[in-house]
Amino acid sequence: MNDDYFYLTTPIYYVNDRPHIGHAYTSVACDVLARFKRLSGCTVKFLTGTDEHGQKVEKSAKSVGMTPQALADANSQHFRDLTRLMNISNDDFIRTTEPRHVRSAQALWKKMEEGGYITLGSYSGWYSVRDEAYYQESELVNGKAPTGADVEWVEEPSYFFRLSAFQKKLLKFYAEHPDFVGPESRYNEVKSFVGGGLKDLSISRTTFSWGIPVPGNEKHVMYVWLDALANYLSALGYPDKTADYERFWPADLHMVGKDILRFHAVYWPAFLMAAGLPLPKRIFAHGWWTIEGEKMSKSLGNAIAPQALVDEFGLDQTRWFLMREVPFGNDGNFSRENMINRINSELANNIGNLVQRTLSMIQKNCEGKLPEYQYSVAENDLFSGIQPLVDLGQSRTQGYMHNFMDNQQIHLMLEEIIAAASRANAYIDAQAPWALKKTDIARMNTVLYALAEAIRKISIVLQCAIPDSAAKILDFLAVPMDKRSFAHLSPEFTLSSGTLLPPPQPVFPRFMEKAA
Ligand code: ME8
Repeated sequence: MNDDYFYLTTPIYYVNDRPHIGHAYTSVACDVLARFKRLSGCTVKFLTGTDEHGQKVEKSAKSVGMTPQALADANSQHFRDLTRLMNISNDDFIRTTEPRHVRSAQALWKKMEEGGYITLGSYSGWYSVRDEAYYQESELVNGKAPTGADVEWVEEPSYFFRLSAFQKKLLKFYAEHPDFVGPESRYNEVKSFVGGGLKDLSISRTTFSWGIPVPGNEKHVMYVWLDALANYLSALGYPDKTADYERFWPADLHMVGKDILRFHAVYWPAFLMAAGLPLPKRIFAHGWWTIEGEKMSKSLGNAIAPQALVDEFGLDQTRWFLMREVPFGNDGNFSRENMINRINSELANNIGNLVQRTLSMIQKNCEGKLPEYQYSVAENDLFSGIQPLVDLGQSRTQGYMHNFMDNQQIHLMLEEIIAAASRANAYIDAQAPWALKKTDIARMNTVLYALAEAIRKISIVLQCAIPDSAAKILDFLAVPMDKRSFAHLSPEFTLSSGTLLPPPQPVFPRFMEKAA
């Protein structure tokens, strides 16, 4: 295993619609993981992009009187804008209409064909355009897909992928790789689906043309899911053996929503096995957001635009809420009230208050300079209380916090940060530096220094979740830009007494509802 490189991906989003908080959620979660890995010292490739072919996009384009390409261009740009809006640190943005992708998807098809796994036949059965998925008669519920989407009867010549040939191989692979899919309950669903038997899969369509032509038979376009999944390889330059391919394949993590786990945990590994390519190391399926208890949908018109949240609450506040509100992997519900509570209790009252109290006391009582210090038991207790954060400086891959992130338990990692800030707040209350000011200046100095150092540690880790705000705090502590990674959590990089600090400003104002 090479710990130096880390490749992670979001799903590529359909361009039939505009981004909403569901898309923002996946991208922010990946961004937190990517930043965490970079801060750990890994070389990261973080890929996102747009899925632009298929009947769904063709149909949407028709309904608004645009060509599929024009619709794809416009909406792909909205997803690119989303990465900037949410401060997503992706290294690449792939579009499936790009020549680099078309070439790669066709090369993958040819490899699967050379393996003897593709045959020409004809398909007749149910298809859901909304889900871009085939369904068995037995799966339908009241004439609809199990997802509630409409289905239509399709009969056409089609190439088939011999998925049935992979049932045993997949089950063996799952048994040998207990961490391939997370969370575990979802992995069990995948295993029981495959255990129930696999039918060959139709992988081309002839009744519309918005897709990648099948190599050697241009009457067919590739099934959009085969086309889309190939993006993870095309961004590395596949089939060329590029430096990126050598470093980053197989992917360390494909992050997906639970709606598309089957495509990633069953079809994708089977396609790769057929092409003789290594399989990704892990797939994680996160949960589903509802809005004030309701499903987000076009017809209800209740989808929340990420821009609206950022405008009203702030970027880092939005990122924080999305990552903190639900244990990662579970379903979540967006409620305005919960958002305000979380911003105020965790960012404003806890972290913000800690920073503001400490820095303004240093400004007022220490001529704006980091004071001298002499630690006693109370300081040793404070730092041993935030040990999980400090330990991140010890190893690039091993330890408590790394384990959380390698299992995508983002919420547990963030909980440690909050716990550290709470401990520091308890310490400030117990030590009462405002009282020491009158009785014991040396102790006051030590307490303020220890708090500044605790805040430095907290902010270094916080950078993965709320990078702008964490950077602001590190600026207030005059921490140089090149001293902000996890390696700098080690004792030799502690703050230097005597350093002049800039005047602080509040980082997390309390959110107040405007009076009606
Ligand atoms: O499925 N809650 O694209 P898509 C949480 N193009 N996450 C949500 C969500 C919600 N309510 N709604 C959407 C596709 N998402 C394919 C993927 S990958 C090779 C091809 C997120 O635009 C979640 O990550 O429908 C989900 O899996 C993804 O958006 C679906 O995006």
